[in-house]
Amino acid sequence: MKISKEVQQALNSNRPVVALESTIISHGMPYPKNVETAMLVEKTIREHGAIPATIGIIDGEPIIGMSPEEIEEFGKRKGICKVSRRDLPVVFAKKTWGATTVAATMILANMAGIEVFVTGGVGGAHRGAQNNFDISADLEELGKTNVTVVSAGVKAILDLKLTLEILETKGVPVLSYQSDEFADFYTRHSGIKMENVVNSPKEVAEIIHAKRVNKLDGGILVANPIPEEDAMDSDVINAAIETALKKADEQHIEGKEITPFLLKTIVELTNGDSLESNIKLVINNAKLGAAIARELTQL
Ligand code: PSU
Ligand code: MN
Repeated sequence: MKISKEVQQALNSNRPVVALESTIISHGMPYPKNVETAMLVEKTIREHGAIPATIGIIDGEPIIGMSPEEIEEFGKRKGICKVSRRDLPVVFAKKTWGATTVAATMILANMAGIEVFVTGGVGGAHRGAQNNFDISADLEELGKTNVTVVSAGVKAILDLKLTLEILETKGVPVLSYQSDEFADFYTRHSGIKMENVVNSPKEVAEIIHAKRVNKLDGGILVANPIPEEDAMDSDVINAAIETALKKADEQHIEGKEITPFLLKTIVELTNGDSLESNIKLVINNAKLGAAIARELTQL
């Protein structure tokens, strides 16, 4: 893998580094907002005292710490494959480009020695997963790979309760940040009460540290609710989600296409409002992730 000089130097001298994924760039947002957001997230992480490492695969080689030119390319190039764990060996062998999901980014971050990773929302169990088994590989990865993922909870397009049950089975600590209610991405209120509430980046770092010293393998999910002023109106977003799910069903969208399809359709149905919320929540996560990474270097 190719680790940028800046990221390698930071890791060597125990300075805070935060990993970032590239599926959100290539498949999660339209161009050019995707590139603007990726750059703004990197800037926010720097302003909060950590080094960003955007991760993706170029010509079969994992890149840990993309250049601005590479981020631009991931934002506009057509046909970049959405790469999860199962796709990694194929992309490596075929020497193609790959935009890494949460699962694949966790794997590469872990290989590079990066413990904190910021994204918008992790994948989870889709509605109807009891029957169709559409459960994101992100959950499996959280069960085994030693990376902490900061996310605005789990997207309301999914089945949140089922997702939390699976995370429990896989032994993943889910830490709800400054809220006793699970964040559902576009709003702060899913109605699901959380047991493990954390109130500071230091508290999160101490839990990561306790997990590490006790050799309890696996990831941690930090659910960071979207700030109230950036949240969507519940009725508006729920109606958009219902319509988007119906469209997906009618058009027989399945498998790895479903998440990008739903995100795109919801942006259209809300006249871009959901995209603005999505951008705001990623920035909010970047601030928290940088602070957690900073605290972790103190332990
Ligand atoms: N959440 C977002 N935008 C995204 C994703 C999640 O707000 O682009 C991406 C992440 O890369 C996540 C993936 O890992 O969707 C999950 O896809 P699937 O459900 O197919 O595993
Ligand atoms: Mn899936």
